[in-house]
Amino acid sequence: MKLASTSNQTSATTSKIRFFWFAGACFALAGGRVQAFTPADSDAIFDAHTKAFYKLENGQGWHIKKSDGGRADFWMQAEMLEMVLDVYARTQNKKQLVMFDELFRGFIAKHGETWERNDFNDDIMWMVIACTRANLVTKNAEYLTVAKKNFDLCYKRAISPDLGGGLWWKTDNKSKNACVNGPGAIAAFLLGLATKDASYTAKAKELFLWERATLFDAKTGKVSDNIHVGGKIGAFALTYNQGTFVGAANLLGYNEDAQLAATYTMNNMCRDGYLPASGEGGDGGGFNGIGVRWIARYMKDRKQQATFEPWLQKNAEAAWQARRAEDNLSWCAWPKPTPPGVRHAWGCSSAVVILQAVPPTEAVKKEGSQ
Ligand code: 7K2
Repeated sequence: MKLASTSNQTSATTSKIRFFWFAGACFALAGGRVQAFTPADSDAIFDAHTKAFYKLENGQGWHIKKSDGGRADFWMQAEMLEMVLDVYARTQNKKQLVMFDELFRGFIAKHGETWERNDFNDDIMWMVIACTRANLVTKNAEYLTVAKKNFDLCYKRAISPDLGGGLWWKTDNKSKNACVNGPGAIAAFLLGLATKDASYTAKAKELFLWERATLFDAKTGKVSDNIHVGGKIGAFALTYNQGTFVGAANLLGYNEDAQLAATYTMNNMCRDGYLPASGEGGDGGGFNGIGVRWIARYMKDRKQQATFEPWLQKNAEAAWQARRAEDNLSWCAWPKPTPPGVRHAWGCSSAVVILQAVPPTEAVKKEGSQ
């Protein structure tokens, strides 16, 4: 009896598997789109971006602004240096470190070794993150020297006791924004790792705790964009601010805050699970890439795949499926397909980042088993 029932179960399971395999194959053959992306796709979207937007002259590299020319702005340039590091983090291919170095040389040639001429404190912090991340990977001291020098000058001019602490967004000292304090906390934390100087780690904690107390809603997980010098809160949430808050919280061990801010992004900022689309020409084009970079890292570090991976993969799959056939570029408004014509390097960077940061789906999902 016992044997018979066991074998019945086994054969039932086997035929179930056969059925689902068959149903899955039929679904694919019938033209039902199998939503998946593989590491080869993550390579392909980066190659497409490089082909369309990367320029190199005399060992100095840069990203152009859009496919018809120009040069990407300071902070977008910085964040596309981070994009290259995201590719390296996935592939461990030294070619990407060579590209980072070329981009670093191009950046220094254009903006110099110190960036005090730039009034935006947030811009400086983004580039400090890129350079410190690169130092942690390569141990190249030049990246660290530049990162430290610019963090120090920026922190010095931007920190103040007004509004309880935190960094001013710009040198006009009118508001303190999430887009400088989240990145500032991350930059300081990474500098603490790279220099082994605990005063940076202390600054990271101070900036994070200020942002948490001032812009973070501990009931919902929402991160407000800024607080004005008069005390009025700019109470709108953006995915890049959610991301850097999650990133800083994760690095500093505030796991519940990270979980809450990531959950808010997933449940309150998406439509049908898709991250909000933004105009590709402005600052918003790369917001989702930044958001996903830090949320995915938190997910992996704290093993929160069960909660966040299906959502992140849905977005990564949509970003990949939204690419256009002629050159594999994908814009920042998936699941809508990428239109023909001129595209922006920054606007196409979110899709590249997300396909690096999010673990690939299976080659073929068994649709029938869902
Ligand atoms: O208002 C700030 C920020 O709080 C807000 O989240 C975004 C929304 O806009 C600005 S930050 C954008 C600046 C970043 N630094 C370089 C500048 O060219 C850019 O306007 O987009």
